[in-house]
Amino acid sequence: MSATTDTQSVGNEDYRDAGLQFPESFVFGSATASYQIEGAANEDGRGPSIWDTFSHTPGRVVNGDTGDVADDHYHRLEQDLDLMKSLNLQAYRFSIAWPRIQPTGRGPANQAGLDFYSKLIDGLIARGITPVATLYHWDLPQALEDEGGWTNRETALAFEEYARIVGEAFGDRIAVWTTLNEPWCSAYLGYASGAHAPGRTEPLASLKAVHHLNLAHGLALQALRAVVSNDPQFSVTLNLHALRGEGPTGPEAVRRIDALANRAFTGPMLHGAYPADLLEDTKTLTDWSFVHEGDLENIHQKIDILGVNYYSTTLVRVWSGEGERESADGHKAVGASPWPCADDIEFLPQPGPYTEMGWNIEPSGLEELLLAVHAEFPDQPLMVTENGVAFDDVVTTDAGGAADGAPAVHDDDRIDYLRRHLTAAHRVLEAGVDLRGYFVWSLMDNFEWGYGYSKRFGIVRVDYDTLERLPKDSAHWYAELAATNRIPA
Ligand code: IFM
Repeated sequence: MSATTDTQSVGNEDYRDAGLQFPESFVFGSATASYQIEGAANEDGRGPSIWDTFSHTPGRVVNGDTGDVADDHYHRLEQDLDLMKSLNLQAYRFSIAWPRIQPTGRGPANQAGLDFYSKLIDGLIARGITPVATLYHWDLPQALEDEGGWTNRETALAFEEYARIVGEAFGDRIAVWTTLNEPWCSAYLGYASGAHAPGRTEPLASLKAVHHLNLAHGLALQALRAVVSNDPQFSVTLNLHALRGEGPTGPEAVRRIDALANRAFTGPMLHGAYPADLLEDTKTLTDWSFVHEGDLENIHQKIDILGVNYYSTTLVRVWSGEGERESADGHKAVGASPWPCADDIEFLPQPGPYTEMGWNIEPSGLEELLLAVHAEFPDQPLMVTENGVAFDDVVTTDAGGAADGAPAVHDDDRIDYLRRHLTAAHRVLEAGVDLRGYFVWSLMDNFEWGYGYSKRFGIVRVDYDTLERLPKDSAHWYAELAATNRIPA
């Protein structure tokens, strides 16, 4: 597929509409992930994950931060559920920590782990909030990584067993199941650039990981479908890249990166085949013989919703070979490239404004991306499963707070970001795309992977000394949106 359009075709107006009404059936929620918020890393039988190992390795995470405590969500579950209710969230997208369910990635379920998620799911339902569960948001049991992790086909088979266990446990209550979150990150940041756990820098390993993640997705879908007893929807979430090309070599560079970033996943999942040009582009590294007979049939399963995560655009061209090669692809700079067989592709800096992550703010990119996905898969319902922004929030105690002198975060910049991206989402709906919902990333500030706690994406602030939660102005704004399905003033 191509997630690419001519930038001129959509334009780049300011996207700052208020009062736009979304259909009643459109779902507004927020998203988090287990390792980023739960803490309680060594409690109730949870086994170590690759992120425990990685974050405890000196030099891997900014400030040496770890997810040991994170937002302490594990112990503050009821309070956080009440917080979600107070923000009128219609749905909550969370992830299940595989090592809480199977501490070594295999074998019988850990009852305490099941109990925690059961309480979470029941608490959501009791508050009228729809549970949207992701099976894998990057916290692979360390024991499986010790056997090769996602480079090992056995990990996909273990994932199928894990899916069956959680499907049997929660398959009467989950409304939307998502197999994987952003397998691009798991494969390429985990095994090629080393910016994410397990921190390996082996280009070939990253392509094996791509395939085994795809296989895990397909096997897990089949396992879930076989055991659930309600009538849920099944999905996967991809961080599809909204690619733009620069100059005469732009189209070729876009094609190359589109193959690695996007079509390496949508190809097998939605078309039942790896793209021919991807195989050709990577042939110096592999003949893809790790794709076994029957794998593509297993991967190519119907999904009810394709989740799309969007934050910014990516600008590329083929490097002329002269001067310094630009590599501003928005990912934490560590020694290696996340892009196998693409050393000749340049990732160019883009015009601002920028977020605290250094990512460019470009709502038209969301519109372009969703339109492009729809053009390629016109019958596929879509959902924005993540969109949001890190800014350097400031806590004030001015008269603008809930009460005079009460602490507040006046994050107008975040409200502006959300408004602009919601305007883009609304335009996509008006263009006839079957877009089902929008999940803001994130409910609360949390462990931002290699950046530790230095980047704040939450609509709720977390004070990391006291672990107190403080809804930012954007949370109040979002609560009004979720109550009315209308973009507030
Ligand atoms: O925090 C992450 C999340 O875990 C996956 N998607 C992108 C977010 C912001 O970087």
